[in-house]
Amino acid sequence: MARKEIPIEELSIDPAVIDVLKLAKEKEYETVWDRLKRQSPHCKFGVQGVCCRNCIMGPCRITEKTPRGVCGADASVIVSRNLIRALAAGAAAHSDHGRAVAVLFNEVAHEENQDYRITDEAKLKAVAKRLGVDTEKPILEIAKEVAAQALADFGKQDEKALNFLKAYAPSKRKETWQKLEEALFSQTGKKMGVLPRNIDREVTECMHRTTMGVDNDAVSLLIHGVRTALADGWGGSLIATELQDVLFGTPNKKTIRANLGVLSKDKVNIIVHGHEPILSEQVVEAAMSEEMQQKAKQAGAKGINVAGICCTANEVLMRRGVPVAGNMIHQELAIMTGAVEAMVVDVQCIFPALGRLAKCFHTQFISTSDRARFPGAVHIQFDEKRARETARKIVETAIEAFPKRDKSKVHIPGVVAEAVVGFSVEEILNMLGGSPKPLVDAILEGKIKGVVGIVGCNNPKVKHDSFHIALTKELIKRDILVIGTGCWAIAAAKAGLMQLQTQELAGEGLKAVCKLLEIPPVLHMGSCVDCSRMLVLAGALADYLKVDISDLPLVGSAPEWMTEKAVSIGTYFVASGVPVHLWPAPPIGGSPEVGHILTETIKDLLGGYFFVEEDPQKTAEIMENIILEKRKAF
Ligand code: SF4
Ligand code: MSK
Repeated sequence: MARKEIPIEELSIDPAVIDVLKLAKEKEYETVWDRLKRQSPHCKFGVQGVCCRNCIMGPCRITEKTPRGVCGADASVIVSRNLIRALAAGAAAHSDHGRAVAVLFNEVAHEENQDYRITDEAKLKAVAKRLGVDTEKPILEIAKEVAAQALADFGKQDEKALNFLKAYAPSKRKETWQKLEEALFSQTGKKMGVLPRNIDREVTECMHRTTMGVDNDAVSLLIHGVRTALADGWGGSLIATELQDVLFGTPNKKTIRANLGVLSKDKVNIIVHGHEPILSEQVVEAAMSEEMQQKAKQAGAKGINVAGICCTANEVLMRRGVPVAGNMIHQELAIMTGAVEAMVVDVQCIFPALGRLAKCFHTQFISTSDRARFPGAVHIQFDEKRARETARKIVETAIEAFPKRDKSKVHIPGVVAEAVVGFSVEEILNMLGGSPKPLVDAILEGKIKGVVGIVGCNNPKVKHDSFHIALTKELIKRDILVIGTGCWAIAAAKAGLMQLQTQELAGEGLKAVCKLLEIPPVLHMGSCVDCSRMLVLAGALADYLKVDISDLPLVGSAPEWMTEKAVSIGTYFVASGVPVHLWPAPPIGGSPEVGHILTETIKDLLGGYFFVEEDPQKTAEIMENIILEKRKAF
């Protein structure tokens, strides 16, 4: 049955979105919701994960009447293969981002790039110390050794675990992974590695194992999925976060503005969208320069306004306080305001639909990465070695578009909220006086019952931001601290949940702690790769208490997820010992065996597990029960 017409008010809880959607309807601009409607109903084989097209004897679809593909693969093998292929794609996305940062950092260490520098020497020394690098040396010598270890994690060929995982994962968790490898071998007689050896290798091996006629054992496939996800969380994503902090500064507490109302009616608006701060840092820098501000004035504007969308937004708001125009679903709506001179994109979560839409306006849709091309985009190749020059060219292109703005088309919703952001692990520890003890004490005393980390996306199948916000409010009411990243964090910022006044929505215990620390009960920890910050925080608490992460009252959630990256994130949290909630349901319904492994069997192996729930209220109840159960053994 086709998806029925849903009233505009039912598509989002964000008034700015509703406002622009009404305009879209009137002007017949196409949106993500229109395309979802046309794509519905979705293919049930795809939804259940039982369609395989891994070789050309197929595609094969599993039903009761056809329980095996042409090669003989059954539903469990096909579902597992599809799942870990998605996971590998997600891990690859985060890790390719991490590689770009590691390569740039190596160039800076070797003085081969004059456009970037080491901004945060204290963070560099902290990273070096973890990696066992002598920190008494000159800064660039330390940087060279850190860079060598980071790059080795992408290319070393030995069987040892990743350098960054060994340096950052808490002791008990490393023992858990080691013991699991031994137990799997003794119970099955099959060697199944859990500890990742090399980020690229684990992704490649996922692809190899899932080709026709290689790994045809659901457990073995899923365990390799765990290994690949760990290579992302404690490898690629962590390297991205840590080295970005060294290059651009470790985030600290600051107040920012969020939602489409941050766009200016009389300035040149540049939106940076995607994921990598390497480019956006330079665009912000160039836009702030006196020369570019003057050029904008000569073009008739009052100046230049840079705002972000998606995780590029999270990167520049955490470090520089740049305002955020919205989360993933805002990308088309921002252009529809008619006030965006340039939509500058790098990689990931960028709709290919933007090219066609931008042509209805004066907006320059500028792609910048040789890995990410889009129909209808102007391509300005970003070259790290000529970063300032490229950033200036991008800003100039935006300025040149300003006089072409059609004022009659400008429609900026006056919706904006303030948010307190910038909660890196360093900033959290700093506020706690340098040690996790006050947080641990608050948890032990029950003022804070536990912590939930919420991540991820928007998905038009879910009323935009509704699950994010309802779940967050429900949790803080129950004295559960909420931390998170990605488009959830932008949703929370837009909804005003990151203001200090939100303390009043929290339970008495959490409220008292937040008042003492002058923080909201909902903490923005950054972008998608910054999910690694949550792992590091969990690791710090576990090591402080000399327990495993799975002993802590922590739960994760991806309540409006859509990307393959979320499959990897969810899996590395589960593999690190954290129960993880998902909505929408992942495409595994075609195999009860795989469902059972991921929701039950895995509990005994890793401590973490997945659960699926559609209702935010019930999700909060389940999470509280998990937390209360964990607290009993605490
Ligand atoms: Fe069909 Fe097997 Fe080929 Fe998949 S790998 S398409 S199940 S024959
Ligand atoms: S941007 S991965 S929609 S969080 Fe990281 Fe948002 Fe999800 Fe993209």
